[in-house]
This record gives sequence, structure tokens and C-alpha cells, in this order.
Amino acid sequence: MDLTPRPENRFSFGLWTVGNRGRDPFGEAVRPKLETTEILKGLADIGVWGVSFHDDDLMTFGATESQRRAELDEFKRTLDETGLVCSMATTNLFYHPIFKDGALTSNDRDVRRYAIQKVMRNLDVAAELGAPIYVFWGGREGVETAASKDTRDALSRYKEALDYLGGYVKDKGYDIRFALEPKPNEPRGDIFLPTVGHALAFIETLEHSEMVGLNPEVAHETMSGLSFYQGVAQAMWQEKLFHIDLNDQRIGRFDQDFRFGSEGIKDHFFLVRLLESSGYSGAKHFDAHAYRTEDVQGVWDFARGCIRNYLALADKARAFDTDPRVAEAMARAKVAELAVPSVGAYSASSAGQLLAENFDLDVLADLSYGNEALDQLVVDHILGIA
Ligand code: GLT
Ligand code: MN
Ligand code: MN
Repeated sequence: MDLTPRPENRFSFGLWTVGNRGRDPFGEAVRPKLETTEILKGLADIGVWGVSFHDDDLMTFGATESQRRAELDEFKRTLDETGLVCSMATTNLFYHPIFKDGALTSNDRDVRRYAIQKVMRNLDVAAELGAPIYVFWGGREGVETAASKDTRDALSRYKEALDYLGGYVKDKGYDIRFALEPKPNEPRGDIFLPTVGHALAFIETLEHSEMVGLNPEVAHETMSGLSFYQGVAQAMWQEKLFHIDLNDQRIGRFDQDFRFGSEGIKDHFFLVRLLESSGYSGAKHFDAHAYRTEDVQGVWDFARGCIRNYLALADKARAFDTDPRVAEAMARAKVAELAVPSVGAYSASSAGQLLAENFDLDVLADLSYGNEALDQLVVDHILGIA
């Protein structure tokens, strides 16, 4: 099995992922700070293609224009040196105390206006770096008590901000699309746009909806007990899968952001199979971090593990899809028949024919789909006993 990452795999990591120092609500950092240059070199060494950043990961918050420029120029130099591309950019709208009541949906109008300005400034940076995707993760956009905000007003302000920022991108002629990242809770008690489904419906209300899609994250849908696979498949079907945050998570827990493929191996088999077979050409972005038990060496073990598990599952998926026993089991399950239209477009004559048709319900009730045998082939392939 060839587990060598290649540029066409489009594997990417956020600066904050391998840069995570293991802080949690109960404990201090356990690892030293890695300099951005060191992160980029380490990523390039393990075969990564792209890197993403928050404004504040790259340029010190509150720094002068000249310091920001120096930090940005150094980043650009290291990108050139390492051959990494900047695959996504985003804004930190959650860390500073001003965002405690939200950013784009804070009740305070000045906080909202500042938040929009912060995004605009970083959109300029994203454009300069050639990042094609701009992510909006609204971790602070939410409430602890529903008495504190009228959710309908909050959604209007969210829409207003995205409409405005879409206008800014178009006005400037930037080649950037937006990707909304849903999450149900944490850090807020309830976050607006909690799931893929909520976000997909919201996007349809936007003025520039064609340039807004999704950045779903494994951990976030799984926190809600939802199937990430199903959310991704629907986002794809609606042509809204612009980017994807790959990691791992157990249902019902806090946002664990575990190494990709470390927990839900069967779910991930189907996810990787879907991404690989669908022609999805966006970044495969690992938004995860090493266990808190790890030192710097463990961080790179973690990053290599994400890639290794993805490539191994892609290989398993290929073997599954070329196994003649699988083809036979799929034929029995009538998988391909679901692609055949049921009735076609409505016409009065086809309606008349359908109403006149007699179905043999005994035959239909006796159909058997063989899904046990089909799924066992999935498990056999994953376990390597096929
Ligand atoms: C933060 C969050 C992630 C988001 C990042 C983008 S930041 O770490 O937990 O899920 O993707 O803002
Ligand atoms: Mn997460
Ligand atoms: Mn994420």
C-alpha cells in the first residue's frame, strides 16, 4: 500500500493545529510555542500541500502596520521556500474579550462593525496570499440564555454581514469564496447555524449565495450525534462542499478534534470513499490537534497519522470498489437502480399511466436487499480480511 502523500491529495493543516500547545479549560500549555516558519517547514517535510491561518495566527493582534507587513512577508517567503500553498484563510472572531457576546451577531453595534472590519482587513491578506476559500466559524455567535438575543435578529445581522462581505469581495475583484462552518455548541451554550442542515438553509437566504458554501467538520456534526457522511453528501449534492475539516470525535463529547481516523474508522471509510469518488477537488484540511499528553515529536506523529489514515482508507475504498463480490452484492442491493428516475418529469399522460399501473405488492414485499452481506464486505475490507 503506497501511503506517500502527494500534492494532488491536497492535504492541508491550519497553523493552529500543529501549533496547538495543549491548553484546555482545566490546564495550561504543555508544549512550547512553534514558530510559524518551523510549522511550515515541518508540514512540507511530511508531504503536506497547503496551509490555512487566522489573521491573529499570522500577524500579532494589535501590531502596527509595519510589524504586520513584516510578519506577512516572512510567511510569504517561507511559503515560497517550502512550496506550500495558502489554501484557506479565516478570522479570529472568538479570542479577544470584545467578542464575548458574539462578533457578527454581538448585541453591541460597534462590536459588530469592528468584527466586519476585522474580516475585511484579513480578506485583503487572504487575497494577497491567493487563498481561494475564506472560512467563517462562528464559535462566539450564540447565547447561553435565549433571553439575551432574539435569534431572528441575530440571523438578520449574520446575513447582513455576509452580504456586505460578499459585496466587498466582489467589489475588490477577489477570487475568494466563503465557507460557513457549523457547530452546535462550545464555546457558546448554543451556537447559531448549529448543523450542516441549518447552514445550508441559511445560505439560500444570502444575497451572494452562489459564493457561499460549507466547511463542515467531522467533530462538529458528530457532537450532535448526526452522521457526518450524510451531511457531507447533501452538501455535495447542493454543490456547497467548498472545504472540509477532517478530524475525529466521539458522539456526545466536547469538541475533541482528534487525529483523523483515530475513532470512527467505518464512518471515515465511507467519507473518504465519497470524497475520492466524487471528484471533490477542494482542500482536505485537517483541523485537529495532538493529545495533550504529547510533546513536539508527538505533534508530528499526530500530523503524519492524519495523512496515513486518510491514504490507507482511500486505498481500502479502491479495493472495495473493485472487488467483484462487492459489485455482486451491490447489484443485489439495487444500488445503481436508485440512480434511475422513478417517474420522470410530470406530464398528464404519464400520470394517467402511473395511476393505471398494477403493482404486485407480494413480490415487492418479498424483495430482499442483502445488506448484511454487503456491509460485511465493508467490514472485511476495513479489517483486511477480504
Ligand atoms: C477553532 C475551531 C475550528 C475552526 C477554526 C476556524 S478555529 O479552532 O475549533 O473548528 O475550524 O476558525
Ligand atoms: Mn472542532
Ligand atoms: Mn474546524
